[in-house]
Amino acid sequence: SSFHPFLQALPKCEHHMHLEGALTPALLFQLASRNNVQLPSTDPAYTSHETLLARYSRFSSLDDFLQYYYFAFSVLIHEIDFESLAWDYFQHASKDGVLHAEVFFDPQAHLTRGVTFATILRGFTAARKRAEAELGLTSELICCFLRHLPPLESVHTFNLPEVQASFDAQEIIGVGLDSSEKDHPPSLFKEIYGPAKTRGLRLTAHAGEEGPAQYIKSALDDLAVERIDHGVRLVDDPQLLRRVQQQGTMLTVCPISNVVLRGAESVKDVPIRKFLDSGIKFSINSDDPAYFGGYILENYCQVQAAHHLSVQDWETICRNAIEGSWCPDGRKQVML
Ligand code: ES4
Ligand code: ZN
Repeated sequence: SSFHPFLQALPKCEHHMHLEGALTPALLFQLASRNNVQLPSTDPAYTSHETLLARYSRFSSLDDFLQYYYFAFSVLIHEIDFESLAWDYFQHASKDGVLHAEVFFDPQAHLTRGVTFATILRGFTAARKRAEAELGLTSELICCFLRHLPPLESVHTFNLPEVQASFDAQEIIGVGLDSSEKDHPPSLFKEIYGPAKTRGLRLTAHAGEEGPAQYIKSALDDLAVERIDHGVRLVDDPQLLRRVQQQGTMLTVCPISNVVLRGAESVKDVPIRKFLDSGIKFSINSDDPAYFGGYILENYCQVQAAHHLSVQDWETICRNAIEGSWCPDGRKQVML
């Protein structure tokens, strides 16, 4: 549309994308072949990258998506695979006008397959360095814990010497909580967030995506998070909405993700206008761009088409995203 050049040029920060969610069907087939990984013959979706992409447009829920998402991890084996994946994302992000990206990854789902933490971290770190040098795109890594696993497994992963060393080296800026939300409240993960806060890590958690507004409250009260990933169920609790506004907690909203995973019927039903009118700070993000059919700019475009925002609204969104980033003040000044 006519808004495309304006939206493209906006100085963007992305705060909610899973690097593994940048694994396109094309790259999946390429890595499967390179690494001699057998794709399941029992699911016709894996016939070709085209049929897989078609299956991705028909997710019925978060859990339906997660099944494909975790299966795809099996092709990520060597450092170069992780580097290729992240580099592919950074190139897309830069084309979309992203200046700074804070990206998630799920170490537990790789460690259980025998891939070492060092392999993952070296690959991602190489891509981050290249993105800064060649694209001027700065980034930070956020280590996510999987809420569908027993919390003690997350505590174990958090305490691994190589994980702790990556925090010390400031190769990882903070922790997040993701995966299947229903019946896995934030309160179960206090044993990670307490120590994480003590050692100066930044804190965020997925909450209020498929789970209730109560989980947003639990993430704030029990985990002391600074940001809420998704948070769209906040509209169900007016009192909590006022609290989030007063505290200035930022939500990392993912409009296309919400529609594809059936949390919202359309982008029109994602409460963008309500958040703007209520003074809630939020950024707009892609979540798992290779699975949901759009990188960050497509999310901006669909929000514009559905909500008809003003230039001033967009300036507010982008300013809040810059100010809510976990980068040095000097970097924020350059972006503002
Ligand atoms: C995710 Cl959309 C979403 N929700 C929860 N966990 C996730 N991991 C990757 N994408
Ligand atoms: Zn997410």
